[in-house]
Amino acid sequence: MMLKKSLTLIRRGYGKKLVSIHAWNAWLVLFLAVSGLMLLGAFWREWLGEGRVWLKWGHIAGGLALLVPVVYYLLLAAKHWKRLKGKPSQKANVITVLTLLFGWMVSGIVLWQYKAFGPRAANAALLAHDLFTWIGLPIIIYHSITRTRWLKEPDKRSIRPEQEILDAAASNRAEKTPPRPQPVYTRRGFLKAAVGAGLAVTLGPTFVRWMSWSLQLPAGGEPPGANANRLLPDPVPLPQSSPPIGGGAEGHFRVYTVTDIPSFDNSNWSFKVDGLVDNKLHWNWEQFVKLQREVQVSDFHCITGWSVYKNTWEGIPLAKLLDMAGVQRTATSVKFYSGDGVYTDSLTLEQARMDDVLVAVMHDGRPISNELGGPVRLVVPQMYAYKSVKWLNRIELIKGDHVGYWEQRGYSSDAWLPGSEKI
Ligand SMILES: Nc1nc2c(c(=O)[nH]1)N[C@H]1C(S)=C(S)[C@@H](COP(=O)(O)O)O[C@H]1N2
Ligand SMILES: [Mo]
Repeated sequence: MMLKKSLTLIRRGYGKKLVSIHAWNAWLVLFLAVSGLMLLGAFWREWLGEGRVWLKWGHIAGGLALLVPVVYYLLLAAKHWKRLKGKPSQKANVITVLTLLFGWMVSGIVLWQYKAFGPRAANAALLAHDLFTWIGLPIIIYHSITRTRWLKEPDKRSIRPEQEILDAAASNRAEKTPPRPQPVYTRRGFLKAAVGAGLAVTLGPTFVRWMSWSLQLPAGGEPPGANANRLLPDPVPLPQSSPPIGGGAEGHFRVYTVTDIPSFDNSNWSFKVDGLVDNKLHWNWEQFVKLQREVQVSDFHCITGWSVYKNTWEGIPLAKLLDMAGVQRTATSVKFYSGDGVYTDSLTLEQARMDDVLVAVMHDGRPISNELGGPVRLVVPQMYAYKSVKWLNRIELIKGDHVGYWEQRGYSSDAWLPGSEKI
């Protein structure tokens, strides 16, 4: 008698634990889904500004906190599993959830520790993180809607306090009637189908677009040549650019901007080199496009995980512009300004003189579109891409440091890619 009573008590505790694990897990996943989608969305990028770095840390912390319910569950899993005997769909459900959580966590940790893992792994992790989200989010939304009390018979829930199970068992025993056969069309079945169909219709097209985008099928790509800039004459590509000696870029740029995407024409675009220089330089487009350019092939890596390989860039080496301007001895850093009026970054003079730092005008033989930072953007292949200032229109030689836009908001002032020779 005593033994039986205490066993029930232990079991009751166990049921409560499962309920609270489930609740914690649900809240964390909800927070991670919302914060993750906000980090992904271009709309929020602009709107959040500084808050974005906080949100990113929150998302990472939330992801790590997910370990608590997961590990706790795994400790109880054997017991829960036994209880799910004869309920294959609920077992499948548990496996699905664990797979999703595991996939999100592993890929998330690689993205968080991008420097330790390097760009190749980060790129794969970002793809996996996206894919798990595309598969997992609809499943979770479906699950949450169809498991609400009004849709789910209580005795079909696999996670519930022990008391309810005992009560249900007791009332079953009291009734002593065989369960009624389920009709084929139930109201619940209909509602579930409706929820599933609704999700498929709303999320399906976006998913297809994402798939074709990530597999580089033409349907999902940006229409080639789409460019709201109107700068004439067009730059004429060098032979190495057209066809691109790199064979054409591999991968996709995600359009990142902290402002609206600006566009330019001959009347509102100019390029300056000033500050601590002997000859201040100032060009309009007609003059700028005549400057001698060079071609380089390089990879482009964003710290959020995506990369674009084998870009054939054509432009003016930064070192050449610095030589033309005649840098004064007091200058120590080079500050870069964007035509968006907001974004800036800097390099030390020594870094700025590296021979692959390019003031780029063309990509794969075409003018750089306004979305991707054209007509002129900086390219610093050995550093993470937040150094590659878009809509570059002014270079200032300064004494001392300048802390760039993202560095002010928590990005490391050390933007070197793993394996680069730091100078
Ligand atoms: N003016 C400006 N330059 C910028 C940014 C920006 O938001 N504004 N984002 C930086 C970051 S973090 C990256 S990854 C790349 C993205 O370049 P893309 O939008 O051409 O893909 O631009 C960099 N240069
Ligand atoms: Mo980035």
